[in-house]
Amino acid sequence: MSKIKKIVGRQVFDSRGNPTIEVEIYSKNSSAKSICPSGASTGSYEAYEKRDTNNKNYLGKSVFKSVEIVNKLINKKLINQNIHNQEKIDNILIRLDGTKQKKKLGANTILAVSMATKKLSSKIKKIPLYKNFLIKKNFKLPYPLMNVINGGAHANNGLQIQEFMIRPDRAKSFSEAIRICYIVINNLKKLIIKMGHSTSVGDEGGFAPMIKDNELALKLIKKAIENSGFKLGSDVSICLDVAANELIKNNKYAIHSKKYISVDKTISKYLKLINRYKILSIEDPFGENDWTSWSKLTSKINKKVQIVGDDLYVTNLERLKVGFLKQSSNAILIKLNQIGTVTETLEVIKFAKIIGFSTIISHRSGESEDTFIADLCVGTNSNQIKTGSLARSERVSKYNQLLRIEENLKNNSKMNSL
Ligand code: 2PG
Ligand code: MG
Repeated sequence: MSKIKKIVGRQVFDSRGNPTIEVEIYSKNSSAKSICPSGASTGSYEAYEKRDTNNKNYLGKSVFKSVEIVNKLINKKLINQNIHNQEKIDNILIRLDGTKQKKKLGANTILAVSMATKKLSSKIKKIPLYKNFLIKKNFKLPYPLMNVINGGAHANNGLQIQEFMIRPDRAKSFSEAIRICYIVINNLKKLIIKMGHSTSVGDEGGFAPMIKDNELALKLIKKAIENSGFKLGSDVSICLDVAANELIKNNKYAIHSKKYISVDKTISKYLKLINRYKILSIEDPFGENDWTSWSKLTSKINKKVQIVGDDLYVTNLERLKVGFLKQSSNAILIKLNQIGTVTETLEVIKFAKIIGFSTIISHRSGESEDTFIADLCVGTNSNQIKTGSLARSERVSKYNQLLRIEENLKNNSKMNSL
């Protein structure tokens, strides 16, 4: 048994330059730290992100109150706890908060403690972090869902759809997966330059050209895949995160243009796009309360196409159970800070596996140098990771960590199956 000796919180900054919390935990001879990420297009059922809304020094975004909670309350409560007993530690934090959405302490405050605990535990056990989650052998590498064009709340270019991604479906290794994405991204860059647009990037590292038409973005990506010598829909597929919560008004959706249209029309447009561009994954095609439209779309698509719940499930077991009963989707996006502890995140992943849903581990649009999710992905046998483009260090750091894990597994490293 190794005991917690001290817990320290501090304010640091995320990739958008906003304050966020880092927690460092000490045992007798060691320490580990973790930083909490932050979303921009958040679901309303997500756990609560605590900020000092009344402190105008950082425009209401500082986290000094959370730092104080860690340094005083949490430090006192967790001192001398067994660092390897993640469940007990998380449950103490959950009870200490006592609210459904972790409004008292803040899910950001709690999560930074929870992740740092897991990291310190593996450090003391002298095992890599990915070996300290659910599975203990037969580790597999995930397919990256790599963001290539940013729109929606992650860019200001007028594209309705938030994320246009590529997935190298036939890659035989993780390094090969990254190479394929690298080639496509560079060909896409050439096409964007040829059109006279800027190749500057959005929050998640994908290009953010000033184009306003979803289909134009899809055409560009299709062309980039073909110019790279890959076959669309088999070598490389296109995947979307619509983030439709941001595009809903009176039960109508403005996904395909600025015009709000009915659910049925939106579904037939989706089906056309799926066909035309061989799209194999769509995340958040409808709003977080619109269970019926989700089920309708899921029942209409070919089983090869992944329908992914992000804002719909918010990594919450109760909501995932509803989605399972209603057959609203066939995959779930996993974000630690939507629920607030490592233990609850693992519970959701375990249940998703039981019901046959794919689990996709995801970054947030506000990220940091922390690579926890790369290890979480491998350690939970999740077959995909969504962590931005091959640009911006806070995104690339996760891919680099997966390359290290691949190397660490040596000849035993295999890709997961889709
Ligand atoms: C999403 C995420 C991550 P945000 O919607 O899936 O890409 O964005 O962190 O802004 O919620
Ligand atoms: Mg999303």
